[in-house]
Amino acid sequence: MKLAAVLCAATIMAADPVYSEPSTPILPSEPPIINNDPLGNPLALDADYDWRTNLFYIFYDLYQNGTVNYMTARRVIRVSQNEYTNTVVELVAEYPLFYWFDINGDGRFRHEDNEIWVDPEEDGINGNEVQYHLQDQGIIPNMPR
Ligand SMILES: [Ca+2]
Ligand SMILES: [Ca+2]
Repeated sequence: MKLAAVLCAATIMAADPVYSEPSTPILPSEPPIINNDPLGNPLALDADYDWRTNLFYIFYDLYQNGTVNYMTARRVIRVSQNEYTNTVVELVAEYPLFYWFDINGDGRFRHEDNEIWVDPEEDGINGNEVQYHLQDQGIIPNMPR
């Protein structure tokens, strides 16, 4: 599937944060999206749209060791079809609804390990994100992999 997305320029940050292995389980900031391209940041390995959840996922390798250890998912606001009838994501929410962070480095994102967060306000990482557990109401993040 061809991927294209227009992401809000407001998500672009001026400085590149420095990432390191965390000593405490905290949710790091999403790497800045460069030039409205979900794959514009070298830490972004892949991106995908899942029509079942209507979420747009970006997969990151924060430590640049070749594995996905951080993910975000944004609500998709508008899609279209191109001349080849491929779905093209045109507009997504400014900030993610879900975050995944592989705290224990086992290559998996598990709610049992407190590695999934939901940000109901969709206002970026500012402290009001909460751990997401399967018993929570609402949509369940469904990773397209
Ligand atoms: Ca894990
Ligand atoms: Ca927030």
